[in-house]
Amino acid sequence: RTLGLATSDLALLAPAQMASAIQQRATALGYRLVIAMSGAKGADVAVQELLAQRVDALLVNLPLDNASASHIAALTRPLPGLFLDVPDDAPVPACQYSAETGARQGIEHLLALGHREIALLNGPKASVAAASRHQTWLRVLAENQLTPHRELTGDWSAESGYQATLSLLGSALPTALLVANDQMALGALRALHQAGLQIPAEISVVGYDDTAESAWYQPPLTTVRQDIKQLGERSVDWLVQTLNEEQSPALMRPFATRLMIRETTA
Ligand code: IPT
Repeated sequence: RTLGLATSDLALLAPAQMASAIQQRATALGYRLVIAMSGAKGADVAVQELLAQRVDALLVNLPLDNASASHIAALTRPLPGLFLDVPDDAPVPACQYSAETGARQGIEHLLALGHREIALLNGPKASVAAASRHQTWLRVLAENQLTPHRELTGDWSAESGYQATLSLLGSALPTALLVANDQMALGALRALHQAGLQIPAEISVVGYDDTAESAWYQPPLTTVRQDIKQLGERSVDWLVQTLNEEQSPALMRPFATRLMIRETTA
């Protein structure tokens, strides 16, 4: 039997590590996995490619809002499908970490350290998860009578994090930079190092994801952990159970992220 995975760009570390975990679990359970990467061609095309290969069930790791998720679910019916990147209240079965819990952990860590001048480096506009992390940051800042020092946007890549952070350097610096993913934080660290800034003495940095490399950044990155291996395993298990109708598995609640305090915050 064959499972299909429609995924966002595998040049990005989080989806790549997710695909790896999914592949390993599928193989261990005796399933084949076919992968369709969406890229510019869009969710519909990627999902159609999987259907054309006669998959028995689908995992969809594409950023989708509720309307698009419903549309894709209709397209794949009656095959079981599980979504990995949709809003917490999506009208489809989902397996994911709560963006709200995660974003709150990152910013509350900075506030607890006494930071008040916090710049935000947001993810791309098209990502619902990025928007939800951003909204939560703004809400927690507002709860503390604060507004962002600056708001920057990247496209999830290290390069975009580097460029955005360069634009921060000309004027008064924040004491902390809160970043929507670890790859952009990697680029941010490089820009800050180049400017001769001490991390975390002069500026703190917090990431999001805790992909496998993040503990190896210089300094090791403080970040919000989404356990990607666990997510991959649980999503395959749920799908296989549904497929075999052993029992109808309980609907999953969003998992809770964990703050990993390393050496980029003080
Ligand atoms: C999200 C990652 O946090 C981000 O780093 C980027 O890789 C993005 O995926 C790609 O779509 S995780 C997602 C399941 C919300």
